[in-house]
Parts: sequence; structure tokens; C-alpha cells
Amino acid sequence: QLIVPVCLADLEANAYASLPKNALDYYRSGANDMQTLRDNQDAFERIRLRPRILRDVSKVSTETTLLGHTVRTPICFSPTAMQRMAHDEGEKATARAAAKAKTCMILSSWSTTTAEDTIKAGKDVPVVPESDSSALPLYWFQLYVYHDRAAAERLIRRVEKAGYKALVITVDTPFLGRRLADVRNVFKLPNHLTMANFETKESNITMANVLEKTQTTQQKESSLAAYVVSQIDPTLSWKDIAWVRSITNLPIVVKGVLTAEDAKAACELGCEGILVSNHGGRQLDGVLATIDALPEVVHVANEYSKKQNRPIEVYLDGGIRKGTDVLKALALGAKAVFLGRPVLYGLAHNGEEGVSLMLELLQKELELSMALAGCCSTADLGPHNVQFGPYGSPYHPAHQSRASKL
Ligand code: HOC
Repeated sequence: QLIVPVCLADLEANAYASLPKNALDYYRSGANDMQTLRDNQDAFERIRLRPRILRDVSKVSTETTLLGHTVRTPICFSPTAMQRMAHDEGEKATARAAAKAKTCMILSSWSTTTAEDTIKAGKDVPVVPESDSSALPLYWFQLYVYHDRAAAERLIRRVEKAGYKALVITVDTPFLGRRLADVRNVFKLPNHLTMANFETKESNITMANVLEKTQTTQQKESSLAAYVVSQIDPTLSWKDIAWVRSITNLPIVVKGVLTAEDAKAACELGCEGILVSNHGGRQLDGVLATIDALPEVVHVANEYSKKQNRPIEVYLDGGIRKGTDVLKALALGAKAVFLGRPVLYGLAHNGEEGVSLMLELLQKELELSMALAGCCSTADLGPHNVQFGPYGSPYHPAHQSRASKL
């Protein structure tokens, strides 16, 4: 029984009732016991808000900039693979919804629509100019570094030419995390879909080929794990990020950072952005919730920003389902938040309109939460708006004495 969605949880419930099992299990699963998947959401519940009052909140703006581009909202779309399993228009529908909302979409390398067709769908949406805003849609591309570096370079050239404005390099997937439901289902991409960025006539990088080669030697297994082994280079190290840096002028965002140590390495290599992510709890089960990891990464990025005299932006994905979650992440220093599964559940609901609905629901919740917390713009938000419970990070400024600053 489908319900009329008034919040993201409703869209999720509808998707659970309507998506085919193979696709639903792939989208919803985390790795192993799914502890991190749960913790991504639970961790937001451990943070309390500190609202300010009597601050004229009649006008609230969520406009912000991402790597120098103005967007209307800090609520953006994370890369999720194989969106056409959720709706036939898949990535194109998401690109159009991003265009209408003037937000940022990161396209997955493992999309079921090519990088070129996806961005074209977004760019074909007429941009309605507004007197009070210079916001525009923004498209970034998520990259894995492949065994075949020439293939990775070809893909970079394609996305540069197509108009993507940053490369988001996923660094937490040397091997695929073990998602038990996919293993049990022997997950398979439906036959009418392909990994559109790779499966050209000239290439034999197809899931079917990989499966054929591995099926005899593997135990019951999701085809994805074998596909990842065939494609992704597990020897990847920081020198490969330096290599990407050396072959492109696009800004680089490292996705999958959870510690101050790795944030430091990213800053030292000159990366422009850091996306605090645990891959939606789909890789190493038991790692920190992203909102718990955020403060130490922000701390490092701010230090390096001062030292290197350049902006270094920090973003977060994982567990965002409510306007107050967005508010908490922004207060703790994220420049923007990225959503994965909710986009897929929006697609499952009604394609482009479903994604727009998901974003609109969350946007309204954010604006209301900001007003109720006494904040008119994202710049008003800061660590003073939140208070960690007993599990808070020691890097969080709220742990220093507030009284001494008053
Ligand atoms: C076929 C390769 O982000 C996930 C995706 C990445 C998987 C690569 C799939 O499932 O978490």
C-alpha cells in the first residue's frame, strides 16, 4: 500500500513496497551487519540543537557556493550506481531534477546512462533567471581509478569535454564491501541495462563477460564484487591522486575520508574538496558515522586552508533524512550534504518528479529548521548551534569551555 509522501521516510517506505527485490536490496543494503548504515542515521539523533531566538527569520536563504559555483541549496545528490534500476529515466531524471533545483549532482562512473547524455538532459532544462539569485545547476563526476589508467584518462577527457566541473575520486572501494543480500540474490544488473560509460562496441568490459569468466571459479556471489575486482585497482595510493592531479585542471574532491590523518594527506596534495563518506555504510562495516567523523576533518581542512591560503571545502554524505540532519552537518562545518538512497527512492516514486519532491520536502524542512534555530543563512550556522552527546568528537569546539568566550 503506497502512501502520499510528506517526508523522506514515506518515500523510502513506498520504494520498499514497489521496487523489485534485486534492485531494492542492492540500494538499501549496507555491508555485513549494517552497523555503520544504522549508525549514520542514529548519530544525528545524538546531537542536540542550540537555537537562538528573536533574530528576524522572516527571510531564510540556503544559497551557497561549491568550488566557486553558486547553487540554490546545500542539499545535493551523491553518486549512486545504476539509477535506471529505480526508474527507466534514471540518471537523466536526476539531472533534470538537479537542474530545476539549481543544485549539484555527482554522476556515478557506474551509471546506466552515459556521462554525456546525463549532463545534456540537465542542460536541456531551461534555466529561469531570478533577480535575487545567481544560482545555477552544477554537475560533478565520480571517478574510480581503474587498472587500465588509459581508460581512466579517456573517461576524464570525456567528462571534461561534457562540462562536468569537478572530479570526485572514490577512495574507499579497493574491493567491494560484502552486502549479504546481494550475495544471496546473486545480484545481477537487469539484461536491458548496461554500465553505459564503459560498454561500448570497442570495449569488452561488460558485466556479462566478467561473470562468464568468474562464475566457474567463484562461489555463489554478487556479480558486482567480481566486476569491481576486474576493474578497480586495489594498489591505489595517494600517488595515484597526484597522478590524476597532474593530468587534469578540474578540481579534485576525495570521497571516502573519515579521519584527520587522511584529510591531512588530501590537503597536502592540494585537493580542493573532501567528501566525508563511508559509502553509505556499504564498505567497511563498523566505521564511524560520517557526522561523527566530520569535526576532525573540518578541523584539519580549516588549518590547511589558513596555512595554504586557499579554500578547502568539506562535504558530508550518509544518513541525511531530515532538515535538522542537514542543519547539524552544516553547523559542524560541511559546506554541503549529499544524498544517495533518497534520490533512488524519489526516482522509484515517480522519476524526475519524485526526485524533485524528495528535494523539496527536505529543502522545506531545512528552511523551517533554520528559521526555528534563528539562522537566516548558511553562513549563520556554526558549532554554537549544536551540542554533542557523550560520544562527541574531542575536536568539536563545543567541548571547549563556552563560558570563557562569552
Ligand atoms: C559494478 C561496479 O557505489 C556501490 C557502488 C559502487 C559499486 C561498483 C559497482 O554499490 O556501493
